Amino acid sequence: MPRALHGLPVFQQIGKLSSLVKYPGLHEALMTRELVDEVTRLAGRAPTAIQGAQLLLSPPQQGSWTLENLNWHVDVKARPADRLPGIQAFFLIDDVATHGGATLALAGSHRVGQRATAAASLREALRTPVDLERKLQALGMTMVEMAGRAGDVFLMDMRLLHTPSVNATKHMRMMATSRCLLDG
Ligand SMILES: O=C(O)CCC(=O)C(=O)O
Repeated sequence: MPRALHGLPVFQQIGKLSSLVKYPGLHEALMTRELVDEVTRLAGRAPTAIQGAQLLLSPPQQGSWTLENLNWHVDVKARPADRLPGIQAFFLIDDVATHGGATLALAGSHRVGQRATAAASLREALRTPVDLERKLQALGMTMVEMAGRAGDVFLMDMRLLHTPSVNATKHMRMMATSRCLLDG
């Protein structure tokens, strides 16, 4: 692991490593015209802003893979909650194996906002993630690990909870992301 990352908490390693690497032309190479057309088709309207692509790099062997102490979050608030605020693209620059540090997303979590009991159950399940898959299933959600092959792209409704995960493999995790925002 590079010296600059020693001693940093697992998820800060991702931010630090990603900031150390510059790749001119990354955005143009990834956010193609075809992809913007696909986002427009899925959203039913064209994005009003597309943020520049950012690298998401994780060093190898960050520790044992776990669902504990992850950083589940959403990047934007949806107002109103039933209106899609944007679509985020996650690009696999290299193959990413299971437990190789891929972003995790909770499919279905965008529906929980309006249901207070379900939201409380979800918070509790994520805080103590024993038997998490089953608890999520009961709430009508599934966890998607964005592992796959180089060239794969995941398109995520930006209302979904998502988190970085631990890279437990011997390979660097090389992904990138870009957010397509949809105002109004
Ligand atoms: O490092 C990751 O995979 C998490 C990325 C993330 O949370 C984001 O781009 O909003």
